[in-house]
Formats: sequence, C-alpha cells, structure tokens
Amino acid sequence: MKTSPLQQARYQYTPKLPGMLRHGIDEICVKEGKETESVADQAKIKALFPNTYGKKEITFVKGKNNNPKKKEVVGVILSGGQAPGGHNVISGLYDALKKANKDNVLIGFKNGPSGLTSDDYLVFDDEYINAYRNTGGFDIIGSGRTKLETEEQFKVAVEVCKKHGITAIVIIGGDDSNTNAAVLAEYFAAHKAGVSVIGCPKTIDGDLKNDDIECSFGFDTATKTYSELIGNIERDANSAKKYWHFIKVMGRSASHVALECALETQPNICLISEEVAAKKMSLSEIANYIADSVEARANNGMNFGVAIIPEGVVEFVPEFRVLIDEINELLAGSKAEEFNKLSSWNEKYAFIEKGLTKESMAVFALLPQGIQQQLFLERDPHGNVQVSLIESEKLFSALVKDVLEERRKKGTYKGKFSALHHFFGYEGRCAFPSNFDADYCYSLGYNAAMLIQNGFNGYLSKVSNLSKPAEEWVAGGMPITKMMNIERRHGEDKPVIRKALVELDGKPFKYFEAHRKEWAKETAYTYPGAIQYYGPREVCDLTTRTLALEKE
Ligand code: FBP
Repeated sequence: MKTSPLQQARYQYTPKLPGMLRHGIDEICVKEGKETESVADQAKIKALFPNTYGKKEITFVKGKNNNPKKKEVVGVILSGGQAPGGHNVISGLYDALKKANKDNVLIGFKNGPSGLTSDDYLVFDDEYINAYRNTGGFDIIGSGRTKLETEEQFKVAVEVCKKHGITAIVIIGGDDSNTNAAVLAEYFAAHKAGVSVIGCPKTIDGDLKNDDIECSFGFDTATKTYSELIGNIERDANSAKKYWHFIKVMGRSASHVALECALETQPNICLISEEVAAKKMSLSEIANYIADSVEARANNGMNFGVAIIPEGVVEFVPEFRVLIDEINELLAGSKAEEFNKLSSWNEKYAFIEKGLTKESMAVFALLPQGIQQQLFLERDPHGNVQVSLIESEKLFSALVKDVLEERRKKGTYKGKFSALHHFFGYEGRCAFPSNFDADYCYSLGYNAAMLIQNGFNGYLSKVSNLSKPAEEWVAGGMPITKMMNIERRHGEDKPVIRKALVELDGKPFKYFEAHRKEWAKETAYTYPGAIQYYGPREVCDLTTRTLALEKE
C-alpha cells in the first residue's frame, strides 16, 4: 500500500499514556472507590441489571498487581460512525495485552457488531496493527450500525465467544452502543459465560460525556478539522467581501460540534439547537435573528458573513417537530402508496394541504420548494422523514433571503445578500487523529486491557483530567449502569445512557453567549489553521475550547 510522508511519520509517533499507566503492568493495581448508583431511576435500573449494577468506580494506582496471569483472548468491535482515533484504541489495547502476556490474542470483529454474530473476524498481529497506528478511519476492521440487543443475538455471541475461547469483548461506540454493551455484560454475567464486556466512549458528536467521561474521542480532531475549514472560509469571506456562508456541521442531535467550532472561529452567527428548543424559537424567529446580523453588517458596508448551523437544529424547532410528526402520520401505512401514485407536485401539494393541520401547513408553506419535496420524497425504510438529510443550511439562507426582501420593500434594508452553502461532516470523521486524540484513544484502549486483566465487567474505560498534560491524566473505570436512566424509545421504557446535550448554563455556552452580540456585528473571526502534529506543545497538544472552559 502506498503511504504518504505524513502517514509514515505518524507510524513513528509514540502516543502519550497517563503517568500511572507508564509503570510496568505488574506495578499497577486497582484502587476501589465508592459503590455507584445510576443517574436516575435507580430501582428500575438495578432490577434490570442485577449482576452488574452498583459496582464500585475504580482508579489505577502504583502497587503490586496480584492478578493471576491467565491468558486473555479479546474480541474488539467498532460501532457506529467513524471518529478519529479508533485505530489507536485498538493499538493501545493490543500493546497492553501483548505486554501483559505475549500469548494473549486480540480478535477484530469486522464491520461493526454484526461481525460478532456472524463470526466475521481477523486476528491481529504486529504487522497488521503497525499499518494503522495513529491514522484516522475505522478501516482497520470496518464499522457498522447493527445493534446488539436481542436475546437471540446474545445467544449467538456466547457461542462465538466459546468457539474462540474469548474472555472479553471491547465495544468502541457511542451512547447507544455502550448501552448495548451494558446489556450484553449483564447477559454474560447472568449466564456465567465467563466473558466480560468493556466499553470505550466514541463519537465526534461529543454527546457521550457526563460527570465521569470528560469527552468522547474523535470530538477533538473532528472539530479542529471543521474549525480549520471554517476559519479558511471566514478569511475568504473577509477577503472577497461578497458572500454570506451558511455552514452546516455534523452532530446528529446535540450542538457540541457547532458550539466548539464557534468558540474556535468566532463566526457572525452560530445556532445552538438546545437554545432554540429552550426558547421555543420558530423558523421565522430564527430567520429574523440571522437577518438582523446581515442587516447590521450591511449597514456598516459588510455584505458578507459566516453562519454555523448544527445538523440537528430543525428537530429542535417545536413547530417543525410537529410538522414532521404530522407528515409521518400523513404517509403512514397505505397512505404512502396513495401519495406516490400522484404524478405532479401540484397534486401532491393539494394532498398535503388536505392532510396537515392549519398550523403545520403554515410552517410547510414557508419552506423553499426543494425542502418541501425533500420532506416527502426522501424517507427512511420505516417511511419516516429523514430529518438528517434536510439541507438546513439552505433552508435558513432561503428564509433569511425572504426576510431581507420584506425589509427591503419597507426600505429598512439596503444591502446585498448572496449566500453560499457548505456541509462539514464526513471531512472530519476520518482525519489523522490530533495528538490529543491519538494519546487519549491509545490510553483508552490500553486502559481497557487493564480493566480486562483485573476482571471487570460492564465498565467504561475512563481516562480523566484531560485538560492537563497526559502525564497527569487519571486512568480507571466506571460501571456503565452509573450513566443510565430510563427513557421512552419507540413506545417502550428502555434503560439507556443519558445523552449529553449542550448545557445552557455551562461555561462553553456562557462564553459564547457573552460574545456573540459583538461577533454578529463585527468581523471578529479567528483562524485556527490546520491541526499541527509536530512542533511546540502549546500548539500541538491543545485540547478543545469546550474542555478547557469546562475544566477552568
Ligand atoms: P455516532 O454517534 O455513531 O458516533 O455517529 C455520529 C455521526 O457522525 C453524526 O454526526 C451524523 O449525523 C451521523 O453519524 C451520520 O451517520 P452515517 O455515517 O450513517 O451517515
């Protein structure tokens, strides 16, 4: 395989471990903390996880490791969307396993959780691992979104584990995948399968975090990649002085990515979905809010700007949520066929007009035709609207244009408005991991091996104190059940890891809130530039602004 000079150089990079994990494996022992309780619904979660609930949080400290050195055969799975650093979790896990006992085996199940149930695997060796160290992507074994959640799947998993002599499974995934990891851990314990399950917190969305998990891996690199691009666009905007750029950034639901990019680049506008929901903002209120910035800047001769739009925002606009629910209802079952038989958009529009409530029709009528059609034509296998495909960057620029036209007619707005659109998502998910993610991920994997070696089950690999240099990081583990509560999912009460949305009273949002008025009017752009892998520590090992502010 042909490799680039950077890739060659990255192969040689030695990820930094937390100080405590730098000791020999025989010199690291477990310090037990308090017994844990789930964040809510304690009685219900305890009843659902009788074997794994309430275990103690643990930290690794210097001391004699008295664990018998039994041979470990570990299976690893990458689950869900790609996030920079996944390869390093696997290489950290591999190195620690081999360091503990050269006969230990690491098996990679291919293409996500389905690799376990279909027993599609490979066995790692030095040569294979070395070709992926410190690189982005999940192509080392592939990823997938199959969920491991049914009794049938668990039974097959037990058989596959038996066949390979597997003693532990490591699941690298987001909140859903780690919820399923906890359920699998409980199943293995209840059935005395002799297999433990350890999770690792992954997602560029940054929404798997809580009192124990300071951030999910991949968020650092992905937001740095988007921020570089946004900064470059800001500089272009400030050079050409003729475009407003509407930039949608990934983040399926929470707005952590958008907020972090805003803190890094100081754009004129950044919408935060959680605020939109809290203030119950309507589409036209949002459009007017953006138009105010366009107008204020135009009045100062600046017919250009940058607006960041979080991917999930439309679902947080209450009237839009109702519209989507009504559309899903309108096309449920056989009604979809009736709709699909209509040949022209005019006929379809009349069908829609008849089926929606007056309020939702008013919202629908506001939308540009392209978006209206998207809502009805691109549907998921269950027939529901695919909200993530809605081009919200185009939606908001079209709505802003309409508002500005109205203002022009009234004579209050005299500027020019020319919009360009971008969507940054896949560009960041497989970037070469920043030094932070390379170190953090390697540490998570290495630490997962330590948890396995010490016999823990149903734990999330935990590395904390992340705003400090790596030598001060703290390694340990937290029972996944501690992060769980009961939520309504698909009409059923389910135990799930609580998703972290942007906290409107948290320091990152407060900082943004304190500055955004000025940023909306002035050109206060900052240009973060490309991720630096080599050079001074204060440039190369920077954490996100979000983490820095949260830990201030
Ligand atoms: P995970 O939560 O699985 O990490 O994935 C997050 C994400 O990257 C979102 O930001 C985005 O909405 C989604 O995945 C895209 O998914 P897909 O890769 O299936 O298109």
